[in-house]
Amino acid sequence: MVDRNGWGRDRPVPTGSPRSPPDWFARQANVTDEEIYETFERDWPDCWERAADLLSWDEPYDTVLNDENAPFYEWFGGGKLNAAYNCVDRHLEAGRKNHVAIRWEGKHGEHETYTYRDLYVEVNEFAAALRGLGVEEDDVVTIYLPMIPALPIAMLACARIGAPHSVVFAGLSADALATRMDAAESEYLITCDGYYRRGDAFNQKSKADNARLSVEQDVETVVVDRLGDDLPHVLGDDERDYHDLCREYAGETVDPVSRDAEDMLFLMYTSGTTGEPKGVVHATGGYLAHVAWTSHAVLDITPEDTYWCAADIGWITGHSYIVYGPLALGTTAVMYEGTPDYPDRDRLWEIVDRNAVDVFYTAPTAIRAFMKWGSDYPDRHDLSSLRLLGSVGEPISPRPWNWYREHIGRGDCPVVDTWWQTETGAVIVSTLPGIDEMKPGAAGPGLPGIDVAVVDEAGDPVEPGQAGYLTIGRPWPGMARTLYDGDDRFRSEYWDRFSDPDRDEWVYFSGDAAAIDEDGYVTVLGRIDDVINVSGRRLSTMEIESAITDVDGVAEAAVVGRSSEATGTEIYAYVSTAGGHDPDATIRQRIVDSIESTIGPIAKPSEIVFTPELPKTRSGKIMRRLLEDIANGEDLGDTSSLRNPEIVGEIQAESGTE
Ligand code: 6R9
Repeated sequence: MVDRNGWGRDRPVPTGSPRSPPDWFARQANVTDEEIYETFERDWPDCWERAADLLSWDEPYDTVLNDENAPFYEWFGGGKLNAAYNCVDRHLEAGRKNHVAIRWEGKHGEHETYTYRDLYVEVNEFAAALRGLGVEEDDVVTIYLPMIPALPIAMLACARIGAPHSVVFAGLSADALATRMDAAESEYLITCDGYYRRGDAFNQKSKADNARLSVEQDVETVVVDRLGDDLPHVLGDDERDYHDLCREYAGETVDPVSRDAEDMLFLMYTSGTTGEPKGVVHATGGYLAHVAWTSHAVLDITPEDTYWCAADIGWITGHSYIVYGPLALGTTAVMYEGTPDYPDRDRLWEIVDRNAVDVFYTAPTAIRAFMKWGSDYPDRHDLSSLRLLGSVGEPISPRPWNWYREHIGRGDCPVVDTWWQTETGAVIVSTLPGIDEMKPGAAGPGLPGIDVAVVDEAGDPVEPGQAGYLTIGRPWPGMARTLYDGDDRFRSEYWDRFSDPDRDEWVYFSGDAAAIDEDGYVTVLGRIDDVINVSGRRLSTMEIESAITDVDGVAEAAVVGRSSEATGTEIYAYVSTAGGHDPDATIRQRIVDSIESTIGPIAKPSEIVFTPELPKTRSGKIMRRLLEDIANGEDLGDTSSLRNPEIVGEIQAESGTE
């Protein structure tokens, strides 16, 4: 393999000793039928009706899958439904109006509880308000909110009136927001005055204001007052206060708009291989069916559970597994505004304890932090309510996997390691917790009906244990339908590499490297493209590089990932200054400022190494792969083919990795 991360080198795939699901779990699991893999194989694609059956349809679909226009697949064609109806109204009709839908835990220890009826009232009022503002079916509404209840309410209000939402993670910068609003030509924005970061009031509205100044279109804006007197703000003529609006529309209801299964439910921007973020388009029927099904089959959620996914709704994990999946099943979802270590490092376990959480889903980066902080924090609390633990966002190696199971899951809860992506919409690779053996360090096999393969450059399956490219060989309901930026980019990003259109063979390429064992268990090794995964968040190296080269005095920049115990990968930036000048005292700070303002603080490098020149090939290409090896302290091999081999020693000395 020729990827930059060197996964082609022979290295053993690190898996720990397998563990069977405990009997007590298997007896009560949602999916206990061991034949399910064969059944799904035999009945494919009709097997996916099982997922669609978890939803309420206004009109039944005619066909499960239409593959005539591959790779633009259609699922459940002819069917009509509304996602907000599925996540809210139908639970009222089922007599569960006073069942808790969302338990919100605020940063400062505040709690709010929303029953399904409360959610119904608020979603309707805000849907009516959006209509009042002029939002029509298919208008893209941008939502730029932190983890406050208005966020899922606004998403569901959009879904109710058939207006696709585009949620932008609240920690992203004004520029990032503007790029996304521009790309989606979005004329509506829902944001807030600010939010608390650790103890401090942080101004979100000024970022939103700056973004609005730089987009061409007029933007109708709704502002949620989160901070009250802690951050007084004044509203402009085209801005409305969220709570005032809801009061104005108090008691109003809006009929859920019956959407075609293939109509867009939402857009989600994610980092791609170029500097331009990709607008991933998700359709209503297939997406909702797939997230509901995997919430049921993988996360084992029942309506009676209290379930907590400690992700941010601003990313796909929160869309699928805080909002749409769990609410479609009518469960109680915990939503947490804060961080795991504020006010103390036992905050999450205090919340699990007080809410008697049954199922807990988080990211390896958090698990590695818990491990570092030590087991005293979870030990202070009663975690016996937990039945299942989940992991998502990055590879989890056996050590943190075992620690998680041991110290959070009392050595007894099954752990599901779920591999999926913004583009896949829902989980693709995982064990089924009531049936499958778990192998720490391997996510698991493709779910029933999902055809994952690890292939070589030519697209042929690799031998067990060998590294290759992680691909998906058949369509699945939750898959992205296209990119908002265009069908061509959708084909070139995901399909061109391994498909053979002449033979009508379509293979989706994930951008990840992986290995697969004799039992079909996949160990994901990491990204092979220009995307780095820091604490489970996808960042584009090109986007960071361009923020750095925007800085006066910078000549060139190369950004690479360095393995990190804490965050999976950390960002190393190699920078050469213009005219070979010594970097002055301010340049480091100006680089950090530029990255924070164009992308956000999450993209800040942990190390900026100044070098007179970057290592280049004879044709003048920056050797990022070599820089990555330097950052990781790897053996560099022969560097004599470089145009400037003498620079290598200097960079190593600067990086402290000689
Ligand atoms: C859901 C989500 C997708 C990328 C993906 C991969 C990495 C996600 C993983 C995992 C190993 C897992 N990834 N889950 N790697 N094991 N269980 O995270 O979506 O933000 O689009 O990121 O995350 O590299 O390609 P997204």
